[in-house]
Amino acid sequence: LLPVESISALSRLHPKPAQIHFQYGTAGFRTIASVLDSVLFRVGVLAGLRSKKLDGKTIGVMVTASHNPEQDNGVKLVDPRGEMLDTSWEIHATALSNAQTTDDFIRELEKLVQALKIDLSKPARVVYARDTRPSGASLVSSLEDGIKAIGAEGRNAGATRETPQPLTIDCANGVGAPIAARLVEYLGDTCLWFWKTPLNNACGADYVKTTQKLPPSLAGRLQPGQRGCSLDGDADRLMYYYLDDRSHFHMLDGDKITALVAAFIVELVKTSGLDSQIKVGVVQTAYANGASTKYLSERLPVRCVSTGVKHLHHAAEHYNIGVYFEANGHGTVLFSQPTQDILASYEPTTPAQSTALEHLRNLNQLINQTVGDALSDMLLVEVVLAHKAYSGNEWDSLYVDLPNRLVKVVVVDRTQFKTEDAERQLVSPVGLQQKINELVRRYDGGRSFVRPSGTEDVVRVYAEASIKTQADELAFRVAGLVY
Ligand code: 16G
Ligand code: ZN
Repeated sequence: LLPVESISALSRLHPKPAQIHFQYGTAGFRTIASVLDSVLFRVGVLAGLRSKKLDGKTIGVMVTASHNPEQDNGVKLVDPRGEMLDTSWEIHATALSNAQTTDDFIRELEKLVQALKIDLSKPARVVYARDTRPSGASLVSSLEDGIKAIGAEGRNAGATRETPQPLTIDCANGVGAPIAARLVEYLGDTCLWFWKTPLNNACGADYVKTTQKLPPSLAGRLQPGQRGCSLDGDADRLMYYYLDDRSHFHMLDGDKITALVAAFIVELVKTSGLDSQIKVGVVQTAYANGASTKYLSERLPVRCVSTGVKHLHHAAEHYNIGVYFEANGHGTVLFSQPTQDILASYEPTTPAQSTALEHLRNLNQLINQTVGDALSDMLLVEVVLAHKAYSGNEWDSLYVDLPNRLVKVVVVDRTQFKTEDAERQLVSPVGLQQKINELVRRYDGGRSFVRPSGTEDVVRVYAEASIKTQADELAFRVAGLVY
């Protein structure tokens, strides 16, 4: 019943080196990587047998030599609940790994199957991963041969880091374009660029945010699964987006950038052991999607201020590290001077702390803390995506936007409209806010506010609700009150 033919055929591709004795110890097999090929193959077979023995429960295989030097590698088996391989099986692992020829190996396997009464008709599942050692990839492929030879189902849980898809940059043919072109020279075809579009015409961050569409000039250029970004003409706003597998467009706005970046920085501060000394906070405006505010509030302090970069920037200065992006893509991250001093002088005590500290120091260098540099923001996003190995879709899934609607209303005199509480409450015209509140109460997940535009002769109405039709309806009914 043992698939002798497939095991023999594949085993011959992974001969055991002569005169080497392997030993499965506390750390599994661990030695110089160049002699481990046959061991990995055989561990694949053994993992399959162990899974069959446990009625098809999943066995883990980790290819790593932990803190050993780079030229070493190793492999250990993990039992179904995440515990170390049952010690009684360590002897079997050692015996199999030391069988000199393929025939010896088959004989050992048959002995094992018989002695342990393994029912070979059972299914077998193996999940595996590796660390970043250069030898890892080829050892994993030996392991995969072993998994295949015994007929187990294998799942790669991180053995290779997929190279990120290239990023397409749309600079709206503005001032960012020549700079992006120079960036591409450094980064090669990991990012593409173009600036063929007429300035600010059907392209750029504002087009993307207001139409929630892919700039037409990118259609056909951006492939399913790929992400792109648009800067505005003066390169101080950034919008991301991606096409899903069915080529549907998804926008990743300033709120999504805030969530991505703030969660990453919080994690680094914690890992570095600096969380009691460095407090990270977020600043948003009332336009921030309610789902982003909820996601962020569960992780760090969030403040809401009036629209406009000057308000956000000043509020962000009150944190040790302040993260802010308006939904429309303006923003940056600020590291206070005392925080920069702490980062410079802090002495980490573990390798993990040291790595996290190094990342924080590098972020402090990468981020242009003078607001208005969308290319620096773009590099920041790319760095976080690469570290987290996130695709556009995974980033987008951090939280799901609440449906929302923005409408503008032309009024006789917009100076009549005065707000407080970071523009979330109207104090004039008197009585209007109460009417808005009464309407909002009737909508599930409803939220709405009204403020005079600072840039156009209109009043803006924003509404959110848990379903899209309701968000639209609420916005238009509030607009009806304003008009
Ligand atoms: C300006 C602001 C922007 C804000 C927008 C609101 C800067 C650099 N720009 O463009 O932050 O979102 O006004 O416009 O501060 P609105 O008042 O017409 O809604
Ligand atoms: Zn701008």
